[in-house]
Amino acid sequence: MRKLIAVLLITLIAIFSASAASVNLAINKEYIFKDNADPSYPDDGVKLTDGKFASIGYKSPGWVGTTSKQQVIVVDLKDVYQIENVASNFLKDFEAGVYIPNGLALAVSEDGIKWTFINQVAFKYRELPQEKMITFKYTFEKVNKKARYIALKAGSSVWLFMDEFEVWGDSSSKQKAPNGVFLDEIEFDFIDFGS
Ligand SMILES: [Ca+2]
Repeated sequence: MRKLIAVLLITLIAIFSASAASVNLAINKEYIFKDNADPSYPDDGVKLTDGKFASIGYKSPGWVGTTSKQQVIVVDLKDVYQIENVASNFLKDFEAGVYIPNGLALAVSEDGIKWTFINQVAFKYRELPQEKMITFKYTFEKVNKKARYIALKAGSSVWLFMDEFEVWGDSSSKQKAPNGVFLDEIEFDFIDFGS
């Protein structure tokens, strides 16, 4: 009997933990770039949120490549969720002039108009991986904000290649969003990235 209760308890704990588990809320969601992708490394509108990582090397078709010095990407989750972590994945292909961003900044919004700055990070070259060819994933942790729109700013010196934008949170925290804007109505200059 005691064993049975123990098994039941473990099962209950497992069910509870599973229901509160963090999932990638950005999967299959729409997003927009401030500056268009280069035609040679185009965005098909799903590359960043298809849950698939590209192969290492600039020729892999899963990458979106841009030469924007201050790129901004905004994902629309359609509803408001409690956001936990936000991760973005980049390529370094040194010989091809594709470098890890020199800095990242994160802001979130419930309506796409009023923005809350979350955090920013500047990377010193020496702190970054020194391999010539590598992928680099950065995660903003403990965002702990309710949001529908997630905006990431990435500073770049030459080429910026990105293949995934992940927004992690509990899907059961979903709430109907206030009237929001369409992604192509986003005023990028009004997003508060801290500096
Ligand atoms: Ca992808």
